[in-house]
Amino acid sequence: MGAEPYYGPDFGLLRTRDPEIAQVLIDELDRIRGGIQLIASENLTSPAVMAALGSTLTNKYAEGYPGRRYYGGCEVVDRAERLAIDRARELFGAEHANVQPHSGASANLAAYAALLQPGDTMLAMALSHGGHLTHGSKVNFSGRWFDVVSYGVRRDTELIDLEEVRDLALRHRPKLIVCGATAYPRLIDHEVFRCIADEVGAWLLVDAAHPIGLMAGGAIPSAVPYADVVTFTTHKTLRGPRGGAILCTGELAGRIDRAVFPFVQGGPLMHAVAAKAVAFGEAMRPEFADYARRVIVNARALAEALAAEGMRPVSGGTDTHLALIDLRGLGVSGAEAERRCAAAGITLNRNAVPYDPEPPAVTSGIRVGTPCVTTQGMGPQELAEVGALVARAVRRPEAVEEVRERVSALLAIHQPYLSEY
Ligand code: DSN
Repeated sequence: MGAEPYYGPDFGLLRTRDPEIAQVLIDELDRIRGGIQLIASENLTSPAVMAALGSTLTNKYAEGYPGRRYYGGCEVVDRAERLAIDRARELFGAEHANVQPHSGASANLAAYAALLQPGDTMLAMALSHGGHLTHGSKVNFSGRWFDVVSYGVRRDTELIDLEEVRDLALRHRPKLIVCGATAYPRLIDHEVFRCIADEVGAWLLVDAAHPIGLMAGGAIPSAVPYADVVTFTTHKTLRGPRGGAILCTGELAGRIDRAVFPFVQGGPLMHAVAAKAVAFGEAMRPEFADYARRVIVNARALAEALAAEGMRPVSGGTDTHLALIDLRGLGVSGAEAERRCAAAGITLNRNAVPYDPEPPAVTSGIRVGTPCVTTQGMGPQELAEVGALVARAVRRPEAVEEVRERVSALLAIHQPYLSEY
């Protein structure tokens, strides 16, 4: 008998060869199926993406770029990378795409390497106001290697203070301005950032890791027409494999490519590159536009339900896939709220709120997001119920069993990984 044309994961074999790791895989699926996942940066990727991830493409060394590799035998994986690049360019209307970054942090490191020298000044949003570690945090390479000036949100509106951004830009003349956030629920005005960057002669980098799927689906305005460089991750709202990618202007294509390889990374993960191509293909379908729209409708329903229960959404609500909830009025820390929700079968993360008096390990807030629950088919009615359950879990820890039962009832209808997404 000839060999089958495809060789892929055999869970039975893993179970025989390595029962301990097989059990980890089973337990993780069980965990996902047994709770409501509200972590704003996570999603449930499709079986098609997972098939590409679990393929023999993991074996191939392919340092370089399609047609220009430092290893033989790359003609097949070249096709995967070309498809990923072409689809990313088409999906986002970008002049150039690099699909090799292993993560969002690597994508940012490469983008900085392409645009800056150590010691150069960059202007970015403070982590404590919703930015990201790689936007200049002192504990990250970005804070150590660059002269970082940070902007934040206003105390009254909790919206990005664009006047402060302009003032700081004029005063410090950064070589790079970064916008994009991990815990900012509102739309960012990329056009204003572009004007400020032009006024001071800075590059504009948009870190769109969080909202990229919403941009891909046309549910919010794209950053691509305004930015010199857009970095993103493929596993959040985009619903693809864990990884990063970079879009840029044709002018910067060579600098970005050389920064990713050979400056920051070695061999690309070709199974992940193929899986990114699958995800970009999925995001081009009309049903993805509907998904992106529903993610936002659901986030609004969740934020409104939480607000109705006295759990204050920072900035009053959301325009995106996430809401940041200020718990200061409730006398419960973010860490304690995270624990209470976990006990009730709801997974979310503690998060600093702007001007948070608590340290990052404690915080005064929680962040909730709807990419996962939307993927598993929940709608605004269910999200209103989820909001009520989060509020009950946080405020009434003694009601944990009752909340758990209601969580199970919701999951019985919307079970993840039972059907194709
Ligand atoms: N860890 C991601 C998040 O949760 O937002 C950012 O890298």
